[in-house]
Amino acid sequence: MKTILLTGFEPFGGEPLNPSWEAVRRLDGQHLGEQHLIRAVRLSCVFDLALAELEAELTQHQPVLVLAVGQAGGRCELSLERVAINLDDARIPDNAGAQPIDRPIVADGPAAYFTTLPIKAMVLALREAGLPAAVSYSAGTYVCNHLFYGLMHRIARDGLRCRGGFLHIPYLPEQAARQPTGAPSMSLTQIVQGLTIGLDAALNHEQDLAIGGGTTH
Ligand code: PCA
Repeated sequence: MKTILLTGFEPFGGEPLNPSWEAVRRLDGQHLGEQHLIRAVRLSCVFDLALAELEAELTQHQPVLVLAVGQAGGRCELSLERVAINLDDARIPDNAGAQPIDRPIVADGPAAYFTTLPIKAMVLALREAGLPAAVSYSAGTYVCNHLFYGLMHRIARDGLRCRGGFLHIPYLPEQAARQPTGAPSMSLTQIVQGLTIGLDAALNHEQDLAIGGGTTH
């Protein structure tokens, strides 16, 4: 059995829950086809902890695919991230009170890494299933980008036989309902369905599709 690792985050920024953990934990222990078993883990929303927690999972379970998931309040679709940049620049403190500004994640590391997941094929599959999805060209500069960069760095540095990527998801409806000026949202059922569809597409595409996915702004 090959392991697929899904990670979600603990709540942050005053929210009582994080939809990323709520979604991935529902797939923990499930099989995908006959060869893959999903393992879901919850990571701390702490710059100095999240990567170490992820690394322990990589070492212990040697997944063939890692999809890290995080909340991106304000986004209206499932966002498959294309690029992780070597920069921490926190708008708010993390859950340990740290707020790194203009700090490289890996000293002397490359400026950026691209995902190795077939994100255009994943976006296409999601849209065909009626779920709003798009390629995103910025994972931000907070803990999610930090984790995504660290994941891709570890895979590249150690030559792991593992594909990696990051998915940002919208608020759940109950979170959006608390926003004073409103915000887009997606139901937990749809997010979980989207995870399964996206992972299926990733397993079915060794190479990504050469289709348009870029933005003009
Ligand atoms: N979202 C934050 C960190 C944890 C999460 O779920 C981010 O986008 O950086």
